[in-house]
Parts: sequence; C-alpha cells; structure tokens
Amino acid sequence: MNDKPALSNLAAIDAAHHLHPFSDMKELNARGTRIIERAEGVFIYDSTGRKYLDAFAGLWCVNVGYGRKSIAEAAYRQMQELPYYNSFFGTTTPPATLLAQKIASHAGDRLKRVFFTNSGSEATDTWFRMARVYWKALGKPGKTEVIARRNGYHGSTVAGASLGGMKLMHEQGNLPIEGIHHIGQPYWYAEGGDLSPAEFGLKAARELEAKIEELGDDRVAAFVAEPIQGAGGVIIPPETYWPEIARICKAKNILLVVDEVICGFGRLGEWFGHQHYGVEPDLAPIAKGLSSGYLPIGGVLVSDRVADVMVGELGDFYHGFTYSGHPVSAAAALENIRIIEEEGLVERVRDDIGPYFAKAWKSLEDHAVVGEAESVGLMGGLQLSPDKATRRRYAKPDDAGILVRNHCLENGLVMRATADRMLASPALTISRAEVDEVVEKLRKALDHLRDTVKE
Ligand code: PXG
Repeated sequence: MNDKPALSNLAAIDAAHHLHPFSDMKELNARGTRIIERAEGVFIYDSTGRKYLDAFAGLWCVNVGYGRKSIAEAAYRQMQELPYYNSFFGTTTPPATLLAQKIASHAGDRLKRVFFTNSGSEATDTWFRMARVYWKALGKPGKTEVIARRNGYHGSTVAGASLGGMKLMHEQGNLPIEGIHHIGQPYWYAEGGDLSPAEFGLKAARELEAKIEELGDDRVAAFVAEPIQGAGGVIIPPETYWPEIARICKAKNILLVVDEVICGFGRLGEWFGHQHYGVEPDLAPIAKGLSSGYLPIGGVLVSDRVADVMVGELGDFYHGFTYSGHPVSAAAALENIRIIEEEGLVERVRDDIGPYFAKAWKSLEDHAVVGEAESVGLMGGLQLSPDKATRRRYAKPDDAGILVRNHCLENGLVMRATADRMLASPALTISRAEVDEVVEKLRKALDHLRDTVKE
C-alpha cells in the first residue's frame, strides 16, 4: 500500500475534521492524535512504528485477539453472497438466525431468544423499552420506573446515558430522563467504612429494596446492573451482593437486567457474567465480545418470562434498527464464537490464564501505592492509595490515575484509568509471558507514582 504520505498528514486531517468520542477536542488537537495502524495478537502498532501491549482489548472487546483472518474471511464470504437484508417484514438471513441459536446455546435454558442491535447502547434502549412493554402487556402499565446505579455505565444514547450513573454525562443534556432512579454502587474500598466487605455488600444491595419501597413495587419495572462495573472502575462486588439483589428482584416482582456488554463472552471465565455470580437475568444486553469488535453488533438476550409475552399476546413491538441482525456482522460473530469454542477460551480463562493473571495482579498489592488489586477472570481493577492502612484516596484521584496510565503508555502498555483505579481487560488469548509483561510495566508506573506524588 502506497499511502504513507497521506498517513504522515493524518494527525492534521484528524484535527481538522474528526470529532472524537469522550474527548476534550481542544486538548486532543493540541496534543495530536495517536494513529493506530495495525495489530496482531495482543499488540497494536502506531504510525510511528511503536508497539504496545494492549491490556485493554481495544475497548473491552477484542476477546479473541487481533489478526484473526478467519473472521475477515467469514465477513468477506457473507458480503459477496448477501451483503444486506433486513429482518423486519417476515424475512431473515441465515447468519442472523444461526447466531441467535448459537448465543442461546451458551445462555442456559431460560434465555433462549435474542433481539439484535448494533451496539451496547442500542441494546440498552431495546431492553428499556421491552421492560415497559412487558408490564403493560401484563396489564400493569404503571410499572415504568427503572432503577440503576451511580457510576454504572450502559451506553451513550439518551436512555443509556440516563441509566448510567455518570454525573458528567447527566450534566450534558438534562439527564437522566424521567422514570430513572439511581442507587449506590458496591464499592467497598471507597464507601464501605468500617463494615466488612460482606456486610457492605448486603447494605449496598438493600438500597435497592429501600428504593423500590420508596417508589412502590407497583411502579417499578426493572433494575439494571453490570455483573462487575466496567467503565466505573472494575468495581468487583462483595460475594454477598448479587444473591441479595436477585432475592430482592424476585420478592418485589421486578425484572432483573444484567448488562453483559463487557462481562459476556468469556471475560469472567464463564460465557456470561451472571453465570459466574449464579443469578438469572430476565433481560441481558450483549455487544463487544459477541464479535470481538471485528464488526459492530449487539443484542438483548430475552428470558422465557419476557419472551412468552412477546411471542404471545403482545402483537407488534414497534422497535428495531435497519441493521438489526446485519448478516455480515452476524457472520463475523458466528466465526468469533466458533473460535472461542474451538480454542476453549472460556475454560482457559476460568482454569488457566485467569488464575495466573489473578496471582500476578494480586502480587501488586505489596506495592506502597496499591490499596487492593482484585480480579475475576481477565478483568482486573487496581486501587491506587497513598495509605492502604486507612484506605485513603489521593487528593486528586484523576491525576494519580492519569500519571500511571501515561507512564504505562510511554513504556508500551495500554491500560485504562478510571479516576484512581487502574483497569485491565486483555484478550482472552493473552499468554503467561504477556501477563508478566503487563504486571512488570504496571509496577514501574506505580514506582513512578510513589516517587512523584507525595501525600
Ligand atoms: N453497557 C456496558 C456495560 C458497557 O460497558 C455499553 C453498555 C455501551 O456499549 P456501546 O457499544 O454502545 O459503546 C458499554 C460500553 C470505557 C468505555 O472507557 C466503556 C464502554 C464504551 C466506551 C468506553 O471504559 N462500554
């Protein structure tokens, strides 16, 4: 390819024409965009030829790693045969139908149906409408309110940003929309006080019960949560949390929505995050690892409880996207899942690389500026703290995280920081040597924080 001259100019073109998601454009344009040109395995390469270990799998999504030719070939074949057809007016395409069956085969015996979208945000909007439609069809049109959590993340559409618990997102555009309420998060390190993690897990879950009682069970449609909060900082709930949430949803007769956009497709060492925590969702949005990011696709897994109404008396559900079940994305997703199955990646995370990662990650807890380093499967959250004995936070949590993240980047490691937590979510194919490299480079960045910020 002879496009190097164009590439040398790309940062300027980008600054002139491209508005980036979640970015301060003034600051980004002054600094210049990093241009990622190619990738292989767990490594990405930028336009200056620098190589980085991507410990974040793109954006929590490239579960099978980069460079899978068979996914490209599956998409190419499908594009030649049938690049597009819809599933609106009594038609479908082979990949869409076979993908729904394939997803259901890994989701247990209650979640047998899938509604396709193009992203996790669209999946959020989809289940949100479905939950209200469900109760209305059952003769309870007053059950419309939805409870979510502070610091949760469910996407960037109006419903997604409303359901998410991100204050800065709410401040832009008068969000949340009506009918959405937030309760606390199970973030023991920051909010647990003198309670044990187990006690705090129960307390955090019981905020749901109190909120339902405040609103009235006859008004609440659903509760939504990520198995482990991802963008919020890999907040791993105490073991007592999820069973109590499931108990409350059942007792109060509200739908339990488990957002599987990050935790689905092997990240926690099970096909879905709810399987790790032993709870049964009524609705479960999926995206990301469904296609490992090779093409955009998402969806909602629908339990028999809700589906029986949808395929029963409901009539039309007036909802859908031009590209719901896009055949090329579905073909790529089918090949992606075939790889996960054939290479036993879910089992690998549960029995082999997950435990190896957990031990390596945990070893960072001996570092002076690490409060805790927890993980489940290949999802790790590390709490920065200037004084672990008192679980003290840095005075400027964002600055501490960015300092560590930038040091990692300068040394060829891509990590994400959420305030004062460092997050890892590598491809499920990462090797032991590559896990060691992540931990070594992160340790050097932690040294840098220790030596730079004295509090
Ligand atoms: N639910 C969850 C749990 C997510 O993590 C979405 C829904 C929305 O998916 P889409 O495909 O519409 O982006 C997400 C997305 C970050 C980051 O910085 C996280 C996400 C997206 C962008 C950035 O951690 N998660």
